[in-house]
Amino acid sequence: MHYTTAHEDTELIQLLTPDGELRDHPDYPLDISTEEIRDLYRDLVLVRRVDTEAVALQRQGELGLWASLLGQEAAQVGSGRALRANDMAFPSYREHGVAWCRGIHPKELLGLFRGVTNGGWDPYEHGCQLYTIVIGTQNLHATGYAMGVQRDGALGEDGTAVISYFGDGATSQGDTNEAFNFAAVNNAPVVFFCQNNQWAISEPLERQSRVPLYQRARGYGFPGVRIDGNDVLASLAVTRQALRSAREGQGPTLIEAFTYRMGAHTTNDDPTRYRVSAELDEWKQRDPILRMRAYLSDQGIAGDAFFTEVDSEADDLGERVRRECRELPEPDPLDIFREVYAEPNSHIDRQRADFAEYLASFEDAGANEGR
Ligand SMILES: Cc1ncc(C[n+]2csc(CCOP(=O)(O)OP(=O)(O)O)c2C)c(N)n1
Ligand SMILES: [Mg+2]
Repeated sequence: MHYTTAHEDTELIQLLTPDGELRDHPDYPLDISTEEIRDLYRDLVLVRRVDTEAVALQRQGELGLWASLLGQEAAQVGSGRALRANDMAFPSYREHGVAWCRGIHPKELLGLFRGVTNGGWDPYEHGCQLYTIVIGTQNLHATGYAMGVQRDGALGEDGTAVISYFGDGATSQGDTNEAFNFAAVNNAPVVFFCQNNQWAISEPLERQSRVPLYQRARGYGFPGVRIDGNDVLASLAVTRQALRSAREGQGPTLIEAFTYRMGAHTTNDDPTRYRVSAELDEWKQRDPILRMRAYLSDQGIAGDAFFTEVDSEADDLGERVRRECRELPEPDPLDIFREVYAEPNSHIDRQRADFAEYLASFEDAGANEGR
């Protein structure tokens, strides 16, 4: 008996090889301009820079925590750019690339990880809900939202599709499996986008499933596909098609983006405790940015001037991210009580008053010490 066969790359959809060669796929024609290809490269580089800066800011004590997306840029940017303005995304906590594509400014993400905001952004303004830490729960939210879209009669060619982002570990959660079934029996317009980054903190993929994750969909009665998650073009083309199918009333699709979490689970984690460095070295060969760069240069779509321009844009962005993080305003400690219920609530009012009194006790103590 052996466990590895279930996760071999038997049906991996790949349009761009790790060496940067473009391969046609009969089911997923790539309908994209050279300008859009350059923009995807730019997105990948800028998103990685935001991530690198955020890790550094955490190390400098400016953030409480950060969950790095290193290695997962292509899965996120490809699928994020497949979304239209009136689609709705339900992210987990590592979806900085998706947030980027939805026009959410990096400082909104930093505010969350700095602990100065309880939420972040207006989900309706961006077509992107707030980050979810509770593993798998957003799959239920997304399914419910998608059923709402059906009931609003908002399907059709120009209608709304919903996408939910989650990890390999989340596939073991009850919420995810309930969402799959609910979405299937209701034919809900939702795309389940699983970033299989091979790890759920220190638990390897083999601890989550005896079958490849994308094959799970079949048991619920909807299609599942596995893409090369480090291939931004495959992510774009396959997600576009799945969203179209959802919009046009053909129900859910599961996309398993086969990728790798190149960094730690979060800045609190040390992956050298549970995985070997050879694994990381192997995945470095499949880096999502390097293959796009190779493709762009080999095809003469972009040259040194373009790469230098993107790098300097990334430097400017890095500088802005560092500055804006430090400038984020401190919240009033009592704000948290204002954001529990939409309507006034006597219990919350009492707790707020108690907490205000508690805070004031420090001021009194400070006064007594002559500060
Ligand atoms: C319901 C629930 N159980 C446990 C946790 C603790 N937890 C945080 S991240 C994580 C692993 C998730 O792994 P995966 O779904 O693969 O996502 P990844 O972090 O790899 O992106 C766990 C178990 C949680 N946040 N929520
Ligand atoms: Mg994972």
